[in-house]
Amino acid sequence: MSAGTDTARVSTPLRSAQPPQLRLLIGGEWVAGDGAPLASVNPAHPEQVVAEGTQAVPADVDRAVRAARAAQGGWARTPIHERGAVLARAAAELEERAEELGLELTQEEGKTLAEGRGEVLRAAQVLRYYAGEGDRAAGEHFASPRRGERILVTRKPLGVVGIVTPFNFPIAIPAWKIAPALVHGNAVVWKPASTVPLLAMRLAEALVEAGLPGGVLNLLIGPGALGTELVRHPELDGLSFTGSTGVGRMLAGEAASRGVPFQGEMGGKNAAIVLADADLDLAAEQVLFGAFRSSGQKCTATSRLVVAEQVADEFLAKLAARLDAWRVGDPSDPTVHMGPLVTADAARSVRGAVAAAEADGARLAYRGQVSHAGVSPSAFVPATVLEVDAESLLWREELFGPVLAVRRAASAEEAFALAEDSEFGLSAALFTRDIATALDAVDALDVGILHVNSESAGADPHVPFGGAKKSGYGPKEQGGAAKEFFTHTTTVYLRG
Ligand code: UN1
Repeated sequence: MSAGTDTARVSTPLRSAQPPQLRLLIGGEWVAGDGAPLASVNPAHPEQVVAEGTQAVPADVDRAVRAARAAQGGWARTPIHERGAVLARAAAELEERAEELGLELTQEEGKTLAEGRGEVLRAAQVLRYYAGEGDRAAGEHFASPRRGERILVTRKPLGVVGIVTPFNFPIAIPAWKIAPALVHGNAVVWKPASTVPLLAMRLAEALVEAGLPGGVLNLLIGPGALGTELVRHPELDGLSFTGSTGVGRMLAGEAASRGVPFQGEMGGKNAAIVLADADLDLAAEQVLFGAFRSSGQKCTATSRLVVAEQVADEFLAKLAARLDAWRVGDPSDPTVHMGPLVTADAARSVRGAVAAAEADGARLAYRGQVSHAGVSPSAFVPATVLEVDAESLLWREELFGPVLAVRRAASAEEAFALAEDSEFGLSAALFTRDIATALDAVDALDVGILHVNSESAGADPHVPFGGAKKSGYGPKEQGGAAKEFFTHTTTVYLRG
């Protein structure tokens, strides 16, 4: 691996103020956990503690679920427009604090400032979308085959739901689970990834400030074992999870054994398909964004590239030229395009997988530089592009890093078949100028999200988000789809 030429280390001074203290939120009270100490650190400057506190212990899961149960009935009886108004006030608070929280997000997770600020605003946008839920259809109305009768399908909250969220979108993913859960009248027990507790606390604070009654949202900061404890709790009525396939399948099994619904948004191994007729400059820009923004740490990231044989060399050269101008370094520097991975351990495992793949025959097409000025290098991985074969683990397994595995295809049909060569089916991106080929792809690609001439990542709050095949489990997220998970129906046969 190229370590880059700029090896000067300028250590960032610790901020003079004490780092924010982490607190759990249980039954409307902000409390210190009884568990082990926890510090979230800046992956670009590991000596900088971003927040610190103590973690929850398993007994807190029971306290939080009971507090949620006690609060849920009253919350469900609150008119949906009032529930929505709380979300709207929290959205305004996030918008007002977007700069400050965006910087905290950058410091805690490692994505760039623009991405951090953008993610806080996105969380606000999601809260605003669900704030308007009271103005949308609340159910369905059917005709009856019998005289004097109508049939209504009404919706009710599940009750107390668990939310388990990953590190990579520390505020947007929680917002798009918690907002529909709350607006539909559920109470929530939330366990965020322990690498990003500060942003979790910031979202919970915004909701509390906005007037959410005590117990309706409970926040447990702590280890992954709390998620297992949560799904096993006899009073839990459902669990929504985003994270790794392995953990998701384990939690899904636990939920199934208890007979409670589970919503899982799991792995992706998303392909960008660049066909011979594509606008290659547009495709190179979008593949760059899809593969390398957020250091490739998105379940929707482009981690596979299928490129038409006739244009493959030209396309890879265009991608390399863009990568040469792609600055990798301190994510709080506004001129930087890509920061570190979330932890040094994550970076080590990505570097190890790349080295193993190269030893196994993967051919390096591009490896970028990391500007080490002012940062600790341990969590950084340069942008890397490798040509691989079908057996390569880089082709098959989700890596969650800035690594793109490439294969060449002789025709559009072969390109679609290569893209389909995965147990995952979250998203795909197709680059073509031909509408007929684009329409063929809609049928040929078994994915939850298909982008035509745009990058594989991204989601809008008003449309379904989630994967096909083994990428997803249960109802989709966002938009009207979220209601499928966070409510259940009562069919009312209504005769006068
Ligand atoms: C996006 O592509 O902007 O964990 C969102 C993830 C996805 C969210 C992706 N659940 O990366």
